[in-house]
Amino acid sequence: MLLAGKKAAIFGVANNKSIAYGIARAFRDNGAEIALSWPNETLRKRVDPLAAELKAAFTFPCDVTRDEDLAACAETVRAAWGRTDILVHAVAFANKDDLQNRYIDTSRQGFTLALDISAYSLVALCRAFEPLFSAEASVITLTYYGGQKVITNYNIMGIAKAALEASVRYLAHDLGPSGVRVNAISAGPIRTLAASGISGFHKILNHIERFTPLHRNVTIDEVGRAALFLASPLASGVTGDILFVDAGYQTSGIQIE
Ligand code: NAD
Ligand code: 0WE
Repeated sequence: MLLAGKKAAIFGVANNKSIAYGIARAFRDNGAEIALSWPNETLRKRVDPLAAELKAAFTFPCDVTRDEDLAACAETVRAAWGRTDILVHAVAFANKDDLQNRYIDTSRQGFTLALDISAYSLVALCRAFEPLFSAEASVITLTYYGGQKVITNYNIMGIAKAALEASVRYLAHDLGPSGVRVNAISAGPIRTLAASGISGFHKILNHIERFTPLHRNVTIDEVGRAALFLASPLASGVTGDILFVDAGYQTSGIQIE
């Protein structure tokens, strides 16, 4: 059991399709104790039953836009566990209007909202949890290739993911001297709640089936197993990095069918 006795705080489970749920299950199956966050009472009704199914130690409120929630959730975890070995950040949001039409039309408010929830939340969470991180703690966030290359309609989320990926490197630098590692997983497209709000998502999934080396899409279980690696001592020398779990898409150039 790769994570026997480890304590993992997981942010971003919305339902059993969530990438964070795949990660939570992989951790649980490998001996970790887990705790799940929820941002509001509506999602709490979904998260609590999943937490019970996963035998999570507890669930806790955390809307990442609220400083008081960030402080309170670190305190809740401290009171329950006294430490954190693994922190998973699987949180993103942009206004739906900003994920269609042209990037050039993004408003100041839309830009700020997307960057606040999707990028600033990682550095804020790391700061709140810094006193709790154990000597070999691992922080994992989720990113997407649209932060590195233009993907039609990903728009402001691409800018947020670019900031998130740079943030991973700077956080790895700050926390490295304490032994804490910080990495991102760049997952291929997966039909989650976040993805269900995107019109034409099936076209993206079809494109990936045609043009990835593996000729298929990836699953939340595959992302879960990559997170298991990054959270475990197997990855003790890996920090500040982006691990692609994308069926090889990122490695491909021109392909002639
Ligand atoms: P999801 O909808 O299941 O998860 C997104 C989560 O963000 C939800 O649990 C939601 O509650 C949470 N969230 C939104 N606003 C919040 C706030 N203010 N405070 C706290 N939590 C908030 O979708 P997902 O696809 O599993 O997304 C998880 C992560 O994976 C995101 O960072 C996303 O960008 C990334 N990702 C997704 C894909 C994909 O194709 N699905 C691919 C690569 C990366
Ligand atoms: O990061 C994401 C999705 C993030 C997301 C999704 C939504 C939908 C509903 C953020 N905010 C919202 N806001 C909503 O109101 N992905 C990597 C999945 C995704 O989203 C895309 C993609 C892919 C892939 C949007 C356009 C193009 C491709």
